[in-house]
Amino acid sequence: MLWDIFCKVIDNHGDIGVCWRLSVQLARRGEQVRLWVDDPASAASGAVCALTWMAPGGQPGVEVRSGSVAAPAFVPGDLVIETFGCEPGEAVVAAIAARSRAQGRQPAWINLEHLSAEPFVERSHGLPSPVPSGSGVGLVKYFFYPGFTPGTGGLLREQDLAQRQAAFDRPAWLSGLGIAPTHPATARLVSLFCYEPAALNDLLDQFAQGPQPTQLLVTAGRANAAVKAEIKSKNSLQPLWNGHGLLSISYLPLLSQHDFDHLLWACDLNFVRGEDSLVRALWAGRPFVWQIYPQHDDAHHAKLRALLDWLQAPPSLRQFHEAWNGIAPPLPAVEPGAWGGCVAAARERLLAQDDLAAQLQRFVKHIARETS
Ligand code: TRH
Repeated sequence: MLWDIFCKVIDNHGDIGVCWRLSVQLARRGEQVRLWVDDPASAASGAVCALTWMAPGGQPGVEVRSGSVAAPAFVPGDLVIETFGCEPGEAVVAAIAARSRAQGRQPAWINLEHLSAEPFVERSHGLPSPVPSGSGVGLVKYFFYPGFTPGTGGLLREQDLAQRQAAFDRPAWLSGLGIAPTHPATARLVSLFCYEPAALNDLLDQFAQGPQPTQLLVTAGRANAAVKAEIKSKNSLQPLWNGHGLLSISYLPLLSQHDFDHLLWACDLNFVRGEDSLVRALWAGRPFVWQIYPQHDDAHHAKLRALLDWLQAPPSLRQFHEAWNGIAPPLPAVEPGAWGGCVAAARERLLAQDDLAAQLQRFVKHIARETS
């Protein structure tokens, strides 16, 4: 079947990151995908779309189209997915309505929502939403909620994830990136993908104070800029802050999504942010700390706590998250040894559930039966 997936890039890399992973998953299961990317930043600055570094090899079966669709040339596929309530625009709605009239039934129209562990997700997953007015009046779109429990749409997961992980060669991958272990026997490897957490200064101090050496792998973009800014100010205020050299820092280039996964598999502790990297940290099965995407009304506090509840996070991990997310400082000590158990158990629970692409395929068949 032909799927039209609409992605509007608001900021950061999560919108396109999730849409790309979904497109690939569908294509690998035999679907044809047109991924429509509306990225105002690329258009305005002439910058290349993030897919050039995130997915340099592309994916057979996925055709990426930039910009918005033009009516009346656009004829929608069998399924239309708008992601994160991106509202694909009047031309698309009119085209869905036209195809519905021509064929006597409408293409499946789904709004893929943001990921949350909050209880409303199970209640809202799969609900229909009739279009009340405009050219789409009478059409129905459905809410599809990713999630962590069987009553939700699940999480994106490759069918060959376990095989890829089993074949992963950590030393070879690190050396391919030019990363040599600083203290091979004792150092812990920590990845950092974050926004600008206020507690970053404390984290760097903590790592510099040891007692164990830490090798910090800092991802490109905002994390890189945040760490460099902290270090600049630390070097001028307390030049001996890392006097024993217990903290060593490597700044990473932009990685493909494939290699971003490898990074999380390679590290003993992962700092992740947003949405997609949270899921990838769960699949990595290593201890992790999540910086949630902040919302102005602090709605993210409840969302963070819901994730920690579902994860059955021990108190030290909960406290660390509250501090890392600026809710309740100061930053406690990292305790990866105490944090891995709940992540490994959560990963097992998730592996027992169907992945998101499989559930989506099943859901559209269900809608087709309901509406025929
Ligand atoms: O970039 P993010 O902060 O994205 C956020 C969230 O999705 C948030 O919920 C959303 O509302 C906002 O965007 C608009 O974090 P996230 O979701 O983890 O996405 C990052 C993607 O970037 C993920 O697919 C991994 C990818 N990535 C790479 O492929 N290579 C890299 O080197 C890096 C640093 C990231």
